[in-house]
Amino acid sequence: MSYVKEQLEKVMEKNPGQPEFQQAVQEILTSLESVIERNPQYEKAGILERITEPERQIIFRVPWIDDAGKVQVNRGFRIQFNSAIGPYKGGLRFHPTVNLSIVNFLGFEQIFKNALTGLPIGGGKGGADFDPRGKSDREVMAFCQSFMTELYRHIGPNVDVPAGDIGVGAREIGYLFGQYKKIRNAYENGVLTGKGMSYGGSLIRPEATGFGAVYFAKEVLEHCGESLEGKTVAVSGFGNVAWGTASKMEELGAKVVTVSGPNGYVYDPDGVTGEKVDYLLEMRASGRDNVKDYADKFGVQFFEGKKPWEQKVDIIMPCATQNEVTLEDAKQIVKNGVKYYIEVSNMPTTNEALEYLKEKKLILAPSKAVNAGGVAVSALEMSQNSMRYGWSAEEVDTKLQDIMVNIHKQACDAAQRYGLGYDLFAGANIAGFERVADAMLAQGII
Ligand code: 2IT
Repeated sequence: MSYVKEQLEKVMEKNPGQPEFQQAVQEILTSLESVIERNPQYEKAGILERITEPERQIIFRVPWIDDAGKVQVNRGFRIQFNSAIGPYKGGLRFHPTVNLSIVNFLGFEQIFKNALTGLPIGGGKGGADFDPRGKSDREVMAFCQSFMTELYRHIGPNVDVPAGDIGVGAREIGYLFGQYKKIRNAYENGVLTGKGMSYGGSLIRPEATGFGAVYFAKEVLEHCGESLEGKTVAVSGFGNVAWGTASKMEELGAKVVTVSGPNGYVYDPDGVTGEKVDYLLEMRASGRDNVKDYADKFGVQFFEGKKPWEQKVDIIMPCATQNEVTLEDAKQIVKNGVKYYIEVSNMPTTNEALEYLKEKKLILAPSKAVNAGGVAVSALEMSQNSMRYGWSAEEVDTKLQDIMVNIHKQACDAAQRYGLGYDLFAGANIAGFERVADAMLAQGII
């Protein structure tokens, strides 16, 4: 049995009941076979044993009092997965589905994503099974303060730098930072990213994941001799990522024609453009979590209980959450003659669906490369915080574009080096892995 297969089996055995983590490890490790074969030093140094085992996992109680005066308890997590190339870096997710498997999968993917940015950031992830939906501002603040009262001892600007993810935006980051500052009695704003502009945030951070995804899509289409001009795009979700994607697509002459929520999607043949892009933010801020509001406001169709993947478009870009595209969805996508499948949310495709799309020869791009613009601009926020100086929006945007072009090139080159053609999934995994593995080799068995 190959070293990769052997280690894959070990990970499965050691992490029962963690299907998402197992799925992420399987997708990444299986694409590393030829790298491991050509570089026996990785096996000799036990790189796969070590890279699949988090350096540290913290699970903690988060007690808080709701508006009715009742004590509530949530479970908090921070996974410090790998610090070979920099302090742990990755988001916090507040969502009822958060558990150890989810944070482990996100933390594991984050190692490779962060390496691809070329910036000095290791991999980490965290969150809680807290549901911000329907909570008052005071309840969210109470929760965030309690969460930070434990988390502060594990993080720091040179240790571990959390940010937002699903359910954690500027409001939550503000409350988290306030509590960190109070406990530490020091103004270390490099401890969190995604901050508001009044206390050390970076311009373009809110847009970065969506903008970066579109810059990456542009590279993919150009590689295939096409351009974004005139293309139609199906997007899921209606958060920051869908918003940034819609606005940059419009700027580059393409049209996002769907957005979705938990109970269905809207189809807007004229495109999510102009004031409709801004309305996504309003809809999110309302806390209603209901995209039917968009359909009602702009007089377009709402498809209850359906996913946007049934629409005939040129480009599919899942922007919501993990495993939102199943084998059944993939079959519909192929039937519709879609050419480009560009993941944006973390691990949006089941491994079965991914195999099917590969088999059917769609042009595929992996989220860990496509959505890396978000964490890349987070790393730029850290740089600005340590310089005590902020760049202009144009400066950040130019750096973001360079980073995305470079990620595409690295993934492309790595796949080429291993004779895999234009396989961005394998290429991204290989390029990210090589950077981290070489740093781990240099630093000895730790
Ligand atoms: O999945 C991700 O890369 C994020 N949620 C952003 C992480 C970050 O540190 O900005």
